[in-house]
Amino acid sequence: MKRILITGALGQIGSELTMKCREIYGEDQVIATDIRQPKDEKLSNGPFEILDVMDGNKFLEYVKKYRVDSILHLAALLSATAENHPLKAWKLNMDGLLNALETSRLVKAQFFTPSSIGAFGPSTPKNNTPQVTLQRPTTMYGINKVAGELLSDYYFYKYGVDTRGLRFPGLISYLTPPGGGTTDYAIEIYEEALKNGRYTCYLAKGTSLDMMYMPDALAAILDLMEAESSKLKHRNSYNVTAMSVTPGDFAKEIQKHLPHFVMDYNVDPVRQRIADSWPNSIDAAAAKSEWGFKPAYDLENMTIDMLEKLTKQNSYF
Ligand code: AKB
Repeated sequence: MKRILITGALGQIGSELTMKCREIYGEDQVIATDIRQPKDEKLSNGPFEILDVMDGNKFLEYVKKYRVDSILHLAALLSATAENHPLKAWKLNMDGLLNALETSRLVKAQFFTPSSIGAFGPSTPKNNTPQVTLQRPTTMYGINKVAGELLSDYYFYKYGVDTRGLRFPGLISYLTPPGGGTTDYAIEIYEEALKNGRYTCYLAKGTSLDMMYMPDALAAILDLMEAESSKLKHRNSYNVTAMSVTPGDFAKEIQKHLPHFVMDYNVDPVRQRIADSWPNSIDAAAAKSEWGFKPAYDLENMTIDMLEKLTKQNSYF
């Protein structure tokens, strides 16, 4: 990757990925795009363009203008929002993806888009879910993700586009909130624990889901994009995870640092149904063996870092 264009650059992954890429590849080499203007100065150290990913002509225009060789396509609706607005999700998630893939094909750019644990469904094996397995998701988001994996494979086999992807679990970060995901509780817990000493969780106490800390997610994207093409057998998309945890596990871990933290539960049926349709834990063996995926954070050291960083950032005390 030399000249990178990122869509959805103001989102949870996009904002941190833009900063990381600018650190590594140079500030002028990373073109951040989103449908709205940034509210603060966060991404003002490099090029920024307003881009609605549904506008294929504009997409191509910017990619040509900046002579982009790699497209990191992140703009999408997350699972809970997609479930509440399925037609809007289909349009944005699929038309946006097609425009991104078509643009990559036309300029021969390398391509990345995230898939998700949401690409699995209730009939998928629940524990240690294999890389290649039954994928019959029952959510609009999941259907978008499976279609996205297949389309990315199609562009690779038919047109030779260097497409790559990761099936992300819930991503935990302290800088930019996600919004509209089923796993968002895993970030809210930390913020509310520090702010108010209590949190009401919308998922049931024993709901196991895969999670990963943002620094590991960013490293995974960059390692995958820099991996030698011939080593990649699965491409779209690799299972990646760092921990399988329940809301109860998060509460216990936080209580080690904030003993008065209280967690209660008020289950949201929409998000609980989505979470129940996803695996408890996925197997990242293919990512480990094909391009060396190796997360550094588990629940323990991530919790220490999250509490430290959020405290510094917000001065709760
Ligand atoms: C969501 O909850 O929608 C995302 C995901 C797991 O894909 N965080």
